[in-house]
Amino acid sequence: MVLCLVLVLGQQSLCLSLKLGSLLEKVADQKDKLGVAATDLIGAIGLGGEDSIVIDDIIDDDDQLGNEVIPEEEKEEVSVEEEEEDEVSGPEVNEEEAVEEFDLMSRLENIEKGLRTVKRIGRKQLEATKTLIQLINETKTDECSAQAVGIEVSSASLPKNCKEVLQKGNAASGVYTIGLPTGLFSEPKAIRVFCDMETDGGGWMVFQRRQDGTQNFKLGWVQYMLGFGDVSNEFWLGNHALNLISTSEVSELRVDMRDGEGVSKYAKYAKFQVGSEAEKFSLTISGYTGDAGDSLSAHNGYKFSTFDEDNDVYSGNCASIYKGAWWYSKCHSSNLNGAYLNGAHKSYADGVEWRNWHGYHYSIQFTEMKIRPVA
Ligand SMILES: [Ca+2]
Repeated sequence: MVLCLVLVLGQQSLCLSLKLGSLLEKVADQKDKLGVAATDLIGAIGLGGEDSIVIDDIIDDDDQLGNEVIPEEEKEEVSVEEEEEDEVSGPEVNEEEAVEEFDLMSRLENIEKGLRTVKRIGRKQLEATKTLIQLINETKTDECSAQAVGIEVSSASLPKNCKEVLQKGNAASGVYTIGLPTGLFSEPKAIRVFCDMETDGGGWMVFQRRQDGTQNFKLGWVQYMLGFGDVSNEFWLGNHALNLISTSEVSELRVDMRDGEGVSKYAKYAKFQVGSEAEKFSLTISGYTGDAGDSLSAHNGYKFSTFDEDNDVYSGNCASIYKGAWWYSKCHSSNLNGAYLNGAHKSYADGVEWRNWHGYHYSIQFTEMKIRPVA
């Protein structure tokens, strides 16, 4: 799992580097071409009549590449030259002066052409700047950079669930970033989730996993509300997230389990929804299919309870007695957040239990609970 996470991050980082590299190449290319155009233009203004062709060349180049900023000094130089020419054109004109005047007039025309080119170049410069800004923004909001760790992005462009991640062509199970629907948070929030892309058509977002007992599940209301653990190992995603996701789209639930003998069973429910915190994250569930037996429908309509918040309908505290956190009624027919007792145990019903498969004295070694939009 850790290796998988590292690979995902590596790919994102590489993707971002490639994008930035491409952008920098375009900027450098633009800069080189601008430099050439500027040199040509300055040369044309300084050299006189025959160089008007060069200006045309610049215009052509300009159409292809872009633009140039003419330094202010150049423009000033032009106007000084004009003034000097006026002074030279006096009333006493000899043949030599006439030739010189013709030459100056010719240069003046060229300067006018040059100034027109400067205007055109200015417009091109503006367009090129806009293009660069657009490129930078595209790089910033690109999907791959959105997945890079540590970069704050709007979740608006992120997939809403693992099914969308799968539909975008990500066929490998692993950790992905999705955008949580708004509701709890004032702005959409990006979260990292584990997507199961292999089981039963894939596109499942895993929200609970037990597999080795390394994570303590005997935790309180706030921890279960916000979530805890490592999505690549053992964890509970959090009741707030479950509420937001399961109420934004009609979702189905799948519970995958494997015991110590390597036997796998599953239970699937056509409808699964978790209420809001005000509703004590109550469970709505129906439509069982599978081969593990139905040990969850009996919990339909009941509130979530933890050892420090007793919302069950039993006189005692089910969460404390059975060492878990669940939608207890007068306690339970399943207890997947119970103590990790790793197989057969003498104590009653306080392990990771699924009554219709292994009864109340067997703690199941591997469990995963996962949801997927029905539509
Ligand atoms: Ca009680």
